Amino acid sequence: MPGKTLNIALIGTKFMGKTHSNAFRQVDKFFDLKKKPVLKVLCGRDEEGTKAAAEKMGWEEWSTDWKKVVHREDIDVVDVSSPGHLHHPMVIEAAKAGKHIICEKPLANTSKEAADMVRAVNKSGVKHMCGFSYRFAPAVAEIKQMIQRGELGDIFHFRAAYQQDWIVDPNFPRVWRLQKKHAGSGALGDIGAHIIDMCHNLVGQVAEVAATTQTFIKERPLPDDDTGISRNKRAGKKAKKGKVDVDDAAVFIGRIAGTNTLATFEATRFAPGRRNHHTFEIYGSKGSVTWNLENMNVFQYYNSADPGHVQGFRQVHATDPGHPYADNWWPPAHIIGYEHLFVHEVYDFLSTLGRKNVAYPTFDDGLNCQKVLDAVEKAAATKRWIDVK
Ligand code: SOE
Repeated sequence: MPGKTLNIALIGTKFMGKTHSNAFRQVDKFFDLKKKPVLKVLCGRDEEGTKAAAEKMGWEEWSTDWKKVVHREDIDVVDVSSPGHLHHPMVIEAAKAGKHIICEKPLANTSKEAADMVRAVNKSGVKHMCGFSYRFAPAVAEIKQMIQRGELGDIFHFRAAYQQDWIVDPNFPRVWRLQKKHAGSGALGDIGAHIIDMCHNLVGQVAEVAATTQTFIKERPLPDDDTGISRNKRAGKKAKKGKVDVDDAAVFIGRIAGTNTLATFEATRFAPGRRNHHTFEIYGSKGSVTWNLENMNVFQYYNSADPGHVQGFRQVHATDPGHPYADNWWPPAHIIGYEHLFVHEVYDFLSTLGRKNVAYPTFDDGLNCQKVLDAVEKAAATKRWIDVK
């Protein structure tokens, strides 16, 4: 990687394609990087859409042939932001070509695929990151440091929910996220993956699970175009219907390896009024914290050592210069938003290139999450506790 720039190839033009394009475009304007990312090639499925997206989002070139692009000599980093079933072939090819790789979550559709991807990046010795973007909220990164410093003591409970409502309408079409062959699972893999990773990130690896899942709407109209949620198109009532073969909701409990911590999780797309309600609560022997994505710049902190007359949850604004990532943005309490998480993500990743250190979450973290997803499905199907292997 000689020179002062890093050439990026991004595969995906829709929701994640946009967030990642924005991140690569912004990162060096706010963070110091030895090498500036160049938005070299954007890859998508259709010519017209990919060309339009590339022009709009500032990519130098566009292509509908991702395989050719990942093998281009001038590409340093490949970002896989395509639907889940394409992660595996794209990552394997990019690793073979010796490119550093960022891949969206969940890493793959099965643990087997994810393990294969981990092997491929290890074999080629490239850097890898799995896009669990919520780790990069300053409040979340601060909570992690508090836990590492022992400020919450021994953790009794990790309790997380990720609730959405975008498919409550039975006429919402059967887009790719609602098909097993494309998405692997439903709410479980899409948003349950985030809260599992959050648990791994903050309190430790889920070692065993008991679970149940539910598909509330079993058939949906077939869409003309199944590109995901970005367009939110509704098919007509008379449209032909197709089977939904993934979960709409998953509820599970777990134990954390090597600790006494109990974890509870809820992932659902059937919580009317909850558009993107991602929350967690952590209760420890010295105090507690809670966080909610919808108010992501702050977190609530209860310190058991506070004198009784002022005891209670306090609100901490994670926007002070001392908070992770915060100093690179605005003065205290001049808040940041969803898109900034991806800027932090690509900053952490790009700053490790050419150096020995590792940017988390890695593909190994992606695999660990995948193993829990597989165990949850098995636990729900067998109605038994399942060890995460
Ligand atoms: C859709 O459910 C979705 O966009 C997920 O795919 C993302 O990972 C999550 O961050 C928001 O919701």
